[in-house]
Amino acid sequence: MSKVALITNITGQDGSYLTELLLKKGYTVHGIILHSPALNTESVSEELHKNNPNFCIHPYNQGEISNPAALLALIRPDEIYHLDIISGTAAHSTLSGTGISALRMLEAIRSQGLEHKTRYYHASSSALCGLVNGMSINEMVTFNQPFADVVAQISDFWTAVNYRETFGIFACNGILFNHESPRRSENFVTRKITRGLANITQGLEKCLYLGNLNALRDWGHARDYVKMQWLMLQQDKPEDFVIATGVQFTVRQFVTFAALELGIKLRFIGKGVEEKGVIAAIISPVAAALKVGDVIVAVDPRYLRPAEVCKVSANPSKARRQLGWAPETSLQDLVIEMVQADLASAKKAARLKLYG
Ligand code: GDR
Repeated sequence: MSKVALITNITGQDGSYLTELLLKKGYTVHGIILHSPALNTESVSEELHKNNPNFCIHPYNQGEISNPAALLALIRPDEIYHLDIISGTAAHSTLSGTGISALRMLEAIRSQGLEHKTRYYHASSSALCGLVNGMSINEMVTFNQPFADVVAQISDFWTAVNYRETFGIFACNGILFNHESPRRSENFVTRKITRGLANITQGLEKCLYLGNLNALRDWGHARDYVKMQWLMLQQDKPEDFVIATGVQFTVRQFVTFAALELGIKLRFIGKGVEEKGVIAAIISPVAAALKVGDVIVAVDPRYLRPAEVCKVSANPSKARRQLGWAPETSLQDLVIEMVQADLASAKKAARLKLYG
């Protein structure tokens, strides 16, 4: 009998990679679309697997979302991957009841008598931590972030811990640092950069406007991180883990790697935050659309974050030690994959623009 998994928010970046991983491992995968069609910009899983008999997608259904018990009774999952986070709107979606809070899901496990069958993974993020410049984050971190948009996430984290300790449910939290891919939404800086620069080479845009180029982030590939999510549920006992590469790069370095892959030679002029305006100009043209001296990266103060903490490192050594997990994709390879995907789209868009 194949194992059955339920993934919430299956149409997001992580949901789609996790679906691929689990189907490859022979699971039957059920996915819940959490948000109304208007918010569903990515539906990779749906597209890729719609003819697979081991894949079943449950369309957006407010009733099912407010009460997942009936679905659990029907499919009796071995594993639940609760990826109910839309970055930046988690508090709104969870607290207002448009998503499935951890409490609802864990209660549904209990009400269906699945405490000893169903293992539960909850996607938390480093955004929960009370970040202070210079600190290194491991599983012992304290969550004292007062911002409204992480309050619900903190509550979900502790609910998982509570159900694990009180009811013996196999519940784990993954504390994830930034993880990216060609499927990342365009409002995050990595995708904004790869898409923006690719568009520039094809004459679709003139300049990429960014915020703080000196901000440091620990970026991994989402495909590697979902492997870790699966591994967490295969252990003998449930625990929480930090998922990160342990290596940081600046936004400026990310821009440089992407430019390199596109064959753009950049000359950085300003320092970043201090120098609003012109930051990087082309020093050698790579496409007819570009001229030497064109400014293609500039800082726009609208994208600066007033209270940003940008020098926090991750310590994923517990995942390495206990689970033998290590990210397989370097930042450079991640950038290449993202750039190539965006370049293909940009070329297609440019052809359409030219020939209609
Ligand atoms: P982050 O991701 O806030 O770390 O949250 P994001 O990609 O938005 O920002 C990363 C860094 O880039 C700097 N930056 C810009 N960011 C954006 N979005 N747009 C810009 O133009 C720009 N210019 C510079 C930012 O200031 C920041 O330092 C992600 C999300 O997935 C969260 O949900 C999750 O909790 C954390 O990662 C871990």
